[in-house]
Amino acid sequence: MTAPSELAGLRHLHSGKVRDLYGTPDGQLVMVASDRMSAFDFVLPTPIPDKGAILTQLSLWWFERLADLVPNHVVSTDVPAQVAGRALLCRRLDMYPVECVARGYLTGSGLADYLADGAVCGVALPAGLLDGSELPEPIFTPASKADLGEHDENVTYDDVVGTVGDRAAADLRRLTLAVYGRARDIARERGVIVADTKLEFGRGPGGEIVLADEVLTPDSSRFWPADGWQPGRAQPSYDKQFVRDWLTSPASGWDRHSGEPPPPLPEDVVTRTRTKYVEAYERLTGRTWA
Ligand code: Q0Q
Repeated sequence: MTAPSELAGLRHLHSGKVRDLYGTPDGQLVMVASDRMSAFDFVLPTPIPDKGAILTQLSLWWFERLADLVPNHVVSTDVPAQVAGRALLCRRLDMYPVECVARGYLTGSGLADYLADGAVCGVALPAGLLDGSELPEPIFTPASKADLGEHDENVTYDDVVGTVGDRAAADLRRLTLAVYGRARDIARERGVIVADTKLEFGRGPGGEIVLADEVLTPDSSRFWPADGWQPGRAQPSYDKQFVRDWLTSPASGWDRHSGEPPPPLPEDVVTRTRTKYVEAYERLTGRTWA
């Protein structure tokens, strides 16, 4: 796997937990997805073979299906051979400093906020909702962009207005909910619940809002198998469950609350996790992963 610091004449700009961003000499960007996987806020020491390529191709598939709703930043797949298949050439945008999250189901930080206040990001919800409950309708629950290693902080719509202005805030909310609604419907037909998703948008040179980053991957969204959905408990994650179960089992010898990094994953957990990524790609796209 190419080290984040070097890539075929490109300038390394940023490394996230599982992705790396490079600048091209003509001012565009190459967004590279690694085979790294994160769990419990740690980057695991064991890569998942083909994860970067599978999630990149899934993202591309979603961009194509969303193009009538919103333009996107993808220029092409013309990237250095070292990262072919798991990287995208993108146009550089003026990014909005907002994590645009849509939730159709209640869990994670949304559930925590709801249990504390009966609301998420200032959006009041009905009483009696449980972990995994479907919301009466999808809601826009923005978050501030946290530094690497920190958790994003849920903010209100008015906070977004204060950050980007009335018109852009309204457009970001509208587009986030439109993208989520389209994805939720497409995925549900294929037996997959998209419980929530995090989108990023930027502004193009003409001021137009452009969908950026990755879209609707298991790294940016919570995917649940529809046939296992049961409100009132933590839902099985489509892609991370095998890893979470092993890491929290006595077999790993790891204590997730110790602050110690997780141990390497056993081969069978890696293999089964890779299979889940392939399965998610094939179920959603209807294509066979070569
Ligand atoms: C941009 N990121 C995220 C990131 C590490 C992605 C800056 N089209 C763009 C994009 C995009 N996408 C960005 N900036 C300007 N124009 C995206 C956080 C970080 C790897 C991949 N950071």
